[in-house]
Amino acid sequence: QLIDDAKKEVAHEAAMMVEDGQVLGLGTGSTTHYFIQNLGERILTEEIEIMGIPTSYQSFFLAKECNIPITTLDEHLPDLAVDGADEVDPNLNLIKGGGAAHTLEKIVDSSASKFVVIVDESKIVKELGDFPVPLEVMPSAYRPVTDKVKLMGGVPQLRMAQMKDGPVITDNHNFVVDVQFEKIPTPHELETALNNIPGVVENGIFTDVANKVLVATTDGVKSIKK
Ligand code: DER
Repeated sequence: QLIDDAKKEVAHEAAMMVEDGQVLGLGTGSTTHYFIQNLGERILTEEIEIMGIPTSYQSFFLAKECNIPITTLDEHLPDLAVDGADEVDPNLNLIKGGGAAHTLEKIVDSSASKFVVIVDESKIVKELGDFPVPLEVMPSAYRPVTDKVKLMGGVPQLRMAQMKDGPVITDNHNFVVDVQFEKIPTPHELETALNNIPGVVENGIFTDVANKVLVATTDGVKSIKK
């Protein structure tokens, strides 16, 4: 319950940053879920005029439910993207992809003028890597990708679905392979190396994209900037 309250608090803080007329990148996950709901409330109560660019079917359907007008990257680049994360290090490097949405998240988050991450303090780490790095992988490339990842010192695990037999299938019709690394001393290099493996569509290491992180702590919301 405490974690949930923290997510609500930090999501509310982010929703208050939104200005009338903005185009918003709408992240995916349980923390951003509250942010999107808060936006819906602001549209209702303050009649602010905003548009949202979803990062998954989850954020698309939630935005519709909250009567947030939807647009696309074809029409607008986001002024502000708000999204969650699974890990945040002191340099604002992230691991994302717990929700298997990191491919479109990285596209939308990196195309925004400003990218703000909203987390509870359990996501703050000294060094990335306790959380396994999610890879979105073309199904036909599963075997060569896992072989290559093992050569790089990773331990790959195909992400199996809960409400369906067999593996998770992403919004882009691919597999998710979660890779546990011992340590990630140079996240930027690993992000580049992973995306260089033929068959890897995108990985969940986000370096040099976040501008600010809002963290819900026991004594209020803290802001970490680069
Ligand atoms: O999948 C994602 O990248 C999500 O943003 C996830 O990492 C954070 O989800 P949470 O807010 O439910 O913890």
